Amino acid sequence: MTTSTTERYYLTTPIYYVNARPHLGHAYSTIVCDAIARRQRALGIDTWFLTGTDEHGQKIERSAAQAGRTPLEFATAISGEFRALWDRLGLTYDDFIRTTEDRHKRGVQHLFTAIRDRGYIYKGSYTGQYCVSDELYVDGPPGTLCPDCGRATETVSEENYFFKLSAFERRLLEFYEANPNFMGPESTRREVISFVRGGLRDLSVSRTSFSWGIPVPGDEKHVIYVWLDALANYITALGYGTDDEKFKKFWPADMHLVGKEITRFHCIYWPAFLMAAGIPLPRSVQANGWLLFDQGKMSKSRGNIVRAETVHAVLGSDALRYFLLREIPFGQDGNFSFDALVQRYNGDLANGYGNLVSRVVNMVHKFFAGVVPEPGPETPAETALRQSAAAAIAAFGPDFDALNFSEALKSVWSLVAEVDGYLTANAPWKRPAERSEADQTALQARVLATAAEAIRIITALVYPVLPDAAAKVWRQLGQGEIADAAKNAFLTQIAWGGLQPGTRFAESAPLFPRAEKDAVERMVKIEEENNQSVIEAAGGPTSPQPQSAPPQAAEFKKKADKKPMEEIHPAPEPVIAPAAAETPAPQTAPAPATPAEPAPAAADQHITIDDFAKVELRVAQVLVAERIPKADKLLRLEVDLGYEKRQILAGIAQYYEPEKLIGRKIVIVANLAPRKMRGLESNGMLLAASLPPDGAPVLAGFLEDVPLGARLK
Ligand code: ME8
Repeated sequence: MTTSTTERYYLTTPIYYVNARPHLGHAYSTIVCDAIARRQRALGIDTWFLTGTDEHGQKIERSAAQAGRTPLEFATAISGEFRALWDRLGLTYDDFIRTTEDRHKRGVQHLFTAIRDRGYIYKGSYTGQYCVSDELYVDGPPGTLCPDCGRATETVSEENYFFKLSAFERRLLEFYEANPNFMGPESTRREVISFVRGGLRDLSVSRTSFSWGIPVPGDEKHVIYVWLDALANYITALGYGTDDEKFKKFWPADMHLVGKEITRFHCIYWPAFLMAAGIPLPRSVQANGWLLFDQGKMSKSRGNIVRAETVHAVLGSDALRYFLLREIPFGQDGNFSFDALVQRYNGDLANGYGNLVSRVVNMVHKFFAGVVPEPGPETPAETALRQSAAAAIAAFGPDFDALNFSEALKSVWSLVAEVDGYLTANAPWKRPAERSEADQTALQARVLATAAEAIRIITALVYPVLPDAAAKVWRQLGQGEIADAAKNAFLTQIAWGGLQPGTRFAESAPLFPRAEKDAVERMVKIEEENNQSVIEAAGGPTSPQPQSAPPQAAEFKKKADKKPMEEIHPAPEPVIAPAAAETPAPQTAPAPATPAEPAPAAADQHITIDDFAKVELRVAQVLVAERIPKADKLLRLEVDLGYEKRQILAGIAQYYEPEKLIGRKIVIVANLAPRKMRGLESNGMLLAASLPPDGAPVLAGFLEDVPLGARLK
């Protein structure tokens, strides 16, 4: 599927919404694309890898307003975070498109005009339900809940432009039939086909009730529907409608890689828009499954995210790449847990590949002064290893190109195990008394040259998945820069016998230092510090649900009562301020007075007024306060903000009788990302002073009467 029919290859990730900061789920899709792009380039294929951010729509407009920013400022901040993270992880995207860029706007207007000129867009009026979170029109009367996220839809009544989606029902089905590899995995294909067979209704493709979008050409009070805007990125980034040299070269795309919840948009709307505009269709849309953590799909709205930065900081980017590609069969949902990550890391990388490389490189230094010896005649053991290497080379490409990354890596790791076994069996470091010195040198030469050659092949194969480690090993094997080799299409020539006797090895350097017992705790702690609430800080070590043990991924339970296409839609990401939710909570409680409880480091750092403005502090009144069974430190509160009611969990049970809190006006951080504790969602955080010596909390309050929902500035 990833094998191009031409000598160029164009692949894309979804463009990510800028209302939520990047997490491992986003990193997963982007890392998969990066691995594919690296392999394609190393096969000598002219590759273009696009990613970017989706910045228009009502959802973003509202998030920005809530954060007190303009939509563009808001989008720029989050988009910058995505890009910076991809750079930190060393992802080799060729272009990063933002839908607020001029090239995109012009391209989208060009596309809209092309479709309208060909008679597939008409003006009509629409009164119906719209889910702002999913940017989705929903059938049903007022009060209908969004079938995808379960939130209340809004009634919109507008004069709109409509796209004649209904005209494409048959053509789409014919297209799917004629192109069985167009979409995958098979479950996606079945769902999409059955959805289209169920009948397609015309689609509203403009809105007038908000303005954060691309104006309809010639009728500027309309903005173009956000999914038409977003999907078009795949062609506007190539210059469609502006300067189409790249468009001519790289379109149609070889693969759009997307999460399984957005296949409807990519497999139905997008091909229909393109057919309507007379543009060739992409060759394939492939859906990755969901990364699950703790309670289900990793997503901001569930408060169960892990950030790629955390894994990167403790184990490095290669470890994360390897885990995601090896552990999760592509297309299926997969659990992420710190335990499983560390186990894979230690088992396969530190003790497996890393240890093998260091043993062999060190022995070549020790016994042959770092110069690859002449191996001499092959014995059956070398023949077997050579054949296994050839089998691994033969298996890896087709598996990888069919997106069976896990299988591809498995076959390489059985070669790693075989080389390990070969070394142990021949023990070149040991000399039995009866073996002459000459025989010993011959054995060492044969075994080490053979093992080193096997390592060279393993390293070439895993380069797309472990680019940093492969670069180091390539240097150690005296092969120079692997990036240069990749530019010279080295994967087309990978075959046994490439390591020349006489090659000088570089010094051995550690690849994957063994992760110690505390690696899991360190990662959990980094994540915790990110989500730390002031009230938890006040509770100190007695804070609710201390996570000294890693949170374990729970099985994702599909909702049996949902129809297939609905089942594949995610809960929407919540509205958050650009930088508030994932930075440590501001130390709004006064710093402790005694040195017995040192102020957290963050309290020493200055923040700007803009940083402070990101934190939405509001007055709320406690309506309900109760203890939580088996959680002696936690209270469950229901609070009224005037404009909405919320549940908040607070670690104050040892200090406040719940009944005494009812009716009390308190201050909460209203825009904190939701978080689950003891299976309950906490939507915000109380503010309290933290008193020494044990951090007893004293809730913040007012002497004057203050209206509910009033903001503290
Ligand atoms: O849907 N597991 O943007 P988005 C696996 N802007 N992949 C995940 C994931 C998880 N838990 N969470 C996120 C949008 N992803 C639109 C797309 S494209 C023209 C417009 C990945 O920010 C996965 O690829 O909600 C998913 O489709 C994408 O992030 C959703 O990103």
